[in-house]
Formats: sequence, structure tokens, C-alpha cells
Amino acid sequence: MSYIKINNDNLISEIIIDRPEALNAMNSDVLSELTDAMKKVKSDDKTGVVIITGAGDKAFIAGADIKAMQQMNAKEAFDYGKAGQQLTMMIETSSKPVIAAVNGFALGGGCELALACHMRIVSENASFGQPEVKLGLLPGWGGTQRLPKIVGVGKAIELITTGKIINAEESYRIGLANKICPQNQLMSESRKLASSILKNGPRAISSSLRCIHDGLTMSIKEGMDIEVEEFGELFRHDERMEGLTAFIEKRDPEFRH
Ligand code: DAK
Repeated sequence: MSYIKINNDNLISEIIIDRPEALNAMNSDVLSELTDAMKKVKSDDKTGVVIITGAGDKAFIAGADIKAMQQMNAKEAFDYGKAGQQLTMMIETSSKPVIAAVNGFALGGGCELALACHMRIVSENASFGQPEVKLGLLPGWGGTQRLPKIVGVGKAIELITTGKIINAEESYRIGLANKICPQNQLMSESRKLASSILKNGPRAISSSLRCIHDGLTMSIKEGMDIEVEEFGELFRHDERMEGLTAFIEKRDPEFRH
């Protein structure tokens, strides 16, 4: 059975987690299929931006699969945790922007998957939470590491230690969501964001993502060194000539043919 669908149109690949009967909870099969889907779109010439969403109108992903975890021994739990971490790393380090279109519950591992995405567009009924401590667990797919970087340490500690669930408004207020929209506009708003990114130079975009990502764990000096290195590297490629020339010729650049 396949739990993942991929739609591709105009350089936008949409990955849909399709297990609505379990609110798109991620068991090992979902995890492995989602990892394969990410690998595919990352190396695919037809993809410039990725959007990840959940099937149905209730959930993005309601978390790691609690029923499956209840049956796991320590070794299986370790492998499951490792696979989830590898997936979130693959998303976070993607050279193509990844947008989470959050259409409902983004809880536990679902929240962590959304945190690994570069941006989050959320519907009015979206909610976020790291309720793992209520289950005697901790966020094991990067939540303890990424949430503080996005919302600040104090807020992250509050969310992780209380396990409380916040609504779309609150997620926007604390900088977790980039934008809130009515549910029936979630995908069109996400595509609109993707299209505005696709107008720009793909190499410049991926270099910017690399500088931002790597800089988060470096000193300002090391981060600036990477930035200038990537800046110089852009001058080895035609892309920057098209951008600079288009400005001078007062026309839109054509970066993607
Ligand atoms: N896992 C499995 N099934 C789930 C699920 C989940 N996370 N969430 C919902 N479902 C299933 C329900 O069991 C129910 O199935 P049936 O009973 O119909 O068979 C169906 O989806 C519909 O759910 P509800 O009937 O509960 O729907 P409601 O609207 O009443 O409630 C809810 C929606 C989202 C509030 C509720 O379902 C809920 O609280 N779900 C659990 C949310 C949660 O606690 N998520 C965090 C999971 S823990 C690690 C690796 C990973 C992790 C940690 C460590 N390492 C190994 C290091 C990550 C942990 C987590 O994500």
C-alpha cells in the first residue's frame, strides 16, 4: 500500500502524506516512502520547490505512530528514531526550498517534520504541539534542536515540557507559521509562494539556503566566510550574468529554461 502521492506541475512538486484514517500518523512505511519521495524530488530536474502536505482536512501529520511505537523494543525504537532524523535532515538541508502546507494537526513527529521544512503556510484550523512528554517520550526527530531556533528557547521549553497544543494564530504570533490562510486557499497560497521563489536564480537560492543553514551552527566570522565563498562562486556561472543583465536591460530575468 502506498501512503505517499507526488504531484508535479510547473517545477512544483507536492508530496502528500495519504493516511487520513490515522490522521496521517507516520509508521515505518510512511517514513520510508516519504524518505524515498524526498530523495526523488531532490534529484529531479522537474522540481524547483517542494510542498509537503497531509491528505484530508483534519491533519498535516498527527505524529509518529503511537500504536506502532507501543510494540517497539529499544533497538526498533532507535532505528525508527534514526530514520526520522535522517528524513528531517534531508528536508532541512535540501538545496530546493521545502514548504510545509499545514492543513490541521501537526503534532509530535508531525510538528518536527514541519519544523524541518524551510517555511510553513498554515490553514486556520492548523495546530502545533510537541506532546511527547505526555507519552513518556521526548521529541526524537529534531524537535528539541529546531524548535528553540525558530521560536526561541523559552517558548520551546514551554511547549516541549507542557506538551500543550497551540492554534494557528499563536503559531503565527511566535514565528512558527509564515502565513495563515483559509483552508480552501492553503494549497493555492503555498503554490503562490513557490512560484514567487521560482522566478529567482536557482543557484542563488540554493547557495542562500546553504549559508543560512550552515551559519546557524557557526560563529558570525565562520558564517561570513561561507557567505563570501558562495557569493564568489556565483560569479563562475551564467545565472548571475542573466540576472544582472536583465536588470540593466529593464526586463525580467529568465533563469529557468
Ligand atoms: N498514531 C497513531 N494513530 C493515531 C495518531 C498517532 N499519532 N493520532 C491519531 N491516530 C488515530 C487514532 O487512534 C484514531 O484511530 P482509530 O481509533 O479510529 O483506529 C484516528 O487516528 C482518529 O483519531 P481520533 O479519533 O483520536 O481523532 P480526534 O479528532 O478525536 O483527535 C487528536 C485528534 C490529534 C487530538 C488525537 O488523535 C491525538 O491526540 N492523537 C495523538 C497526537 C500525539 O500525541 N502525537 C504525538 C505522537 S508521539 C522517537 C521517535 C519519534 C518520536 C519520538 C521519539 N525516537 C525513537 C527517538 C515522536 C513521537 C511522537 O510523534
